[in-house]
Amino acid sequence: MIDEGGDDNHELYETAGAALGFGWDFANSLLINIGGNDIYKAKMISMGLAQIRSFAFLIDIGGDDQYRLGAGTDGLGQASYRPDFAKPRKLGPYTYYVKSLGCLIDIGGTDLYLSYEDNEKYLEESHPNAKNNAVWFAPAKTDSTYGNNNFGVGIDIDNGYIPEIQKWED
Ligand SMILES: [Ca+2]
Ligand SMILES: [Ca+2]
Ligand SMILES: [Ca+2]
Repeated sequence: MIDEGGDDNHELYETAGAALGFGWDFANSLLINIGGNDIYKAKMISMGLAQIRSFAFLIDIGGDDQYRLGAGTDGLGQASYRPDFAKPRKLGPYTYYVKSLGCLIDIGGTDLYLSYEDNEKYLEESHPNAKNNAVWFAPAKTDSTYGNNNFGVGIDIDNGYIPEIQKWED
């Protein structure tokens, strides 16, 4: 999905997960949003999240954006770990031999990354990994599950460019 302008509201409803740059089972997934002050919201597993070996990207260039993800769920520049990435399953070894990357890149703007709970009342707080002007890895480099050809990374940076996107411009 490529969106080239405007203030966009990417809010998921109902089960509200598995989207906005979400990969699963050897898929490549891209959400690229250029310009505008954008809002992203999901209850679970979304936004630059790779699961079960896949490549997932959420790339937002420009604007002051808000990212809201349900508390205690993976996402926002993450690659969910599974033990079969470290040790091949005897009857299904494929996931051991391949790679996965979950990536969130936000270039420019002052951005808000929040975790929320929406039970009896709505509560939100700063997301534990994702932050404005920060780089994070999920799993973290210090985590025992880090590596295994499975990487999640978030980059929120003031300026820069992505050569692969520039190639598409006139
Ligand atoms: Ca936009
Ligand atoms: Ca934006
Ligand atoms: Ca930023």
